[in-house]
Amino acid sequence: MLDSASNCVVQDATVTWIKDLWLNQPSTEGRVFGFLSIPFDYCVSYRPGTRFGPKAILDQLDGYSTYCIDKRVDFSNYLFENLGSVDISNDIARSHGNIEETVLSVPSHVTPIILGGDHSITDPIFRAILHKYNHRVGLVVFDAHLDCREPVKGKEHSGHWVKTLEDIIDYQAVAQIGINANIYSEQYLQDLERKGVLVVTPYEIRSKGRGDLLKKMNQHFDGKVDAIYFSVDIDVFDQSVAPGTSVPNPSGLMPWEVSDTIFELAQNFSFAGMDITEVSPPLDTQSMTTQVACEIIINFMSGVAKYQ
Ligand SMILES: [Mn+2]
Repeated sequence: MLDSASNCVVQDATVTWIKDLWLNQPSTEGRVFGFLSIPFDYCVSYRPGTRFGPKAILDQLDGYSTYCIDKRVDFSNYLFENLGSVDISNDIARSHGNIEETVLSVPSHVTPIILGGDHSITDPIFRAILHKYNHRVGLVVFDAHLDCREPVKGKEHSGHWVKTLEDIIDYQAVAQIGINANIYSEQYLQDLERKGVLVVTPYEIRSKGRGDLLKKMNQHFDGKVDAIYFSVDIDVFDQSVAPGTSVPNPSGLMPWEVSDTIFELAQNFSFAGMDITEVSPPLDTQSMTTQVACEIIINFMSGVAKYQ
């Protein structure tokens, strides 16, 4: 990962490349972005391949500068630490246990940026995050799917993690943004909204604008949480920009609708970390999907660097 100089198309002494910022040993202090890889796709519900997501995203990220010119923010004062890969196998319960344990072990000065993997990983990740923040942490999910089906023993998949968290989560501190996949009944939506989840569809964002979305999100979390954790399923994006995923989305969000929203939320909320799931390089075209994932990560880091 570190020696892929070919990622950089120009030599330029004024530019700090992300590839040059990786620490050689674990940090004990400072402001750190910690990248954790979870190459787990044994719970994929349709087409596998997301096990190759973390490496593709890290390789792509190496070729970017630390100056987010879109938001006019430099994040080179942060350290970059590769936290390595979680030990996973086809033993789903054991793998999920390892994920939870690993996330729990991330030191508090490190902001975790977690690379999947299928979306089932967010169950163990968020259990660990809730514990670390003493339950004062909200969850913002960008996803085309509600992922709230009833789990069936022995048939685990990535479409029920929002449901399986019910023993531990406060749904009033959850927002699910970009939901539009036509594979649910009204009952699922009503059930989540009755429990207090803020659900906003792409159509509602297109009709009422992103300002309205931001207002709703700020109101939803105001006073309830000390921090927000983001879980981004890449299938929230339109298939024209993110084709490389198990279930492509013909009417999804555009990258800026998500990246600008994350960046702006950093003004009001501290960020507990993020994950990005369902990037499947074998199904991708021209690294388009991987680049969208990097764009989201860069905007997340810019928000943290500017406001926190
Ligand atoms: Mn999804």
